[in-house]
Amino acid sequence: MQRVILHLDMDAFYAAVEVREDPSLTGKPLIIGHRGRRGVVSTCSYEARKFGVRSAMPSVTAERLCPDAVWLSGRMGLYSEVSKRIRAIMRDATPVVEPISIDEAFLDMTGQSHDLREGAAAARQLKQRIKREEQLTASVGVAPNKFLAKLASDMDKPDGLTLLPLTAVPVKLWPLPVERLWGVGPKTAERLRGAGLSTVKSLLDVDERSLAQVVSPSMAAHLRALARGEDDRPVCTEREAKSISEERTYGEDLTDPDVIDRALLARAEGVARALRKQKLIATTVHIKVRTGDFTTWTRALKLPAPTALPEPLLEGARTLFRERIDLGGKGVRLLGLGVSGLAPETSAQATLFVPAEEEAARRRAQVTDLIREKLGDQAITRARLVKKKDRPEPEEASSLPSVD
Ligand code: TTP
Ligand code: MG
Repeated sequence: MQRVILHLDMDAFYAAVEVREDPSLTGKPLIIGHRGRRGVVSTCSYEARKFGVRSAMPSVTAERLCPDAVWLSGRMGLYSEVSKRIRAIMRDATPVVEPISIDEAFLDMTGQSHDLREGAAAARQLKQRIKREEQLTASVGVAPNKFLAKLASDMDKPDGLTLLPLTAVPVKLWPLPVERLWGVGPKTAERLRGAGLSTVKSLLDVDERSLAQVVSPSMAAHLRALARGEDDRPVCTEREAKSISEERTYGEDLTDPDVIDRALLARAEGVARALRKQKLIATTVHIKVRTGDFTTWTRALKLPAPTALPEPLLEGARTLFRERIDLGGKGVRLLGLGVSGLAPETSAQATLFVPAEEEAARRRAQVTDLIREKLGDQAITRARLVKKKDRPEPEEASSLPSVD
């Protein structure tokens, strides 16, 4: 089935927002950035681009190219508010929106639009709504995949709407320089040029084996697929979590090793539960320790195998705490445990041999999760975590679970 993918990119975003806020700037060369020797240009209006001013250019160069430009230093808070509202407009068109930056996103319209023509109609409506509600223009590319959609959105800026079907690939894509292919940076481009390969078309004129001698075999296959206009990357709605962690600050510094160990166990339980909830496994465990005098350590180690279970996390955390941290006799004010190197749990189940013992632990953990979900967090807890008079739970001043 052919997909219908949109790539939307706002035109001269920061500058356009400033012009909207102050219409007297309309039609003037406007540069957003800090002037002076160390400043760089964030962006500029299309009027300033006529003078050669570009994003990331040193401000002194921009001043020389366009001495009459109006300069503004930029208001991030305002731009991100506008960005949020534009995202909401996109999400009204389809729930499958992948934001790429503050002013750019991919949308998968396959569920709403039967073909690229219908996709273009949806794109026109999106542009109109953004114009009406935000008085801003966007450029949109409509294509069967992300690579072509992104290429298309750039073809008729500003205020563009460009359809790029596979049939247009020979005319629109093949004459372009190799740098326009996703994954070709300056180094790869230089190597390709050195081998006489400078246009996209040239990559299809040589056979894949010769290309593989210039770049790696996998890169060769990747580049030739893109050159044919093929790209099957999905539009991902949510950026996957890179790490999950939990930390607690204690009202009174912890000194009792047993209390500290129980705190680690509680954090390992919490983080493992968060992993299972998101159907993820982790390959690395971290701890964060702050002593009463505000010295802070963070230490990490790679786990023997990816996991979503508390036991291996606790083992790793204990090792780190024992071997990699020297409290120097001070008490623990803050204790955190986190994981990173996250992957979907299915990737491990499919590829790794799971020992029976671990499988049983995983089942147990799943049952616990289920009961907690139904009856609340206190329904099941490990014997060691049950509050007892002679083993008081340390008082927690603040807790900070975090996913980022
Ligand atoms: P872009 O979409 O790259 O640029 P733009 O929207 O200003 O212009 P275009 O019409 O070509 O899309 O980036 C979006 C915003 O991100 C831009 O308005 C300012 C900011 N930005 C920087 O601050 N520094 C940079 O180097 C770039 C490229 C962008
Ligand atoms: Mg833009």
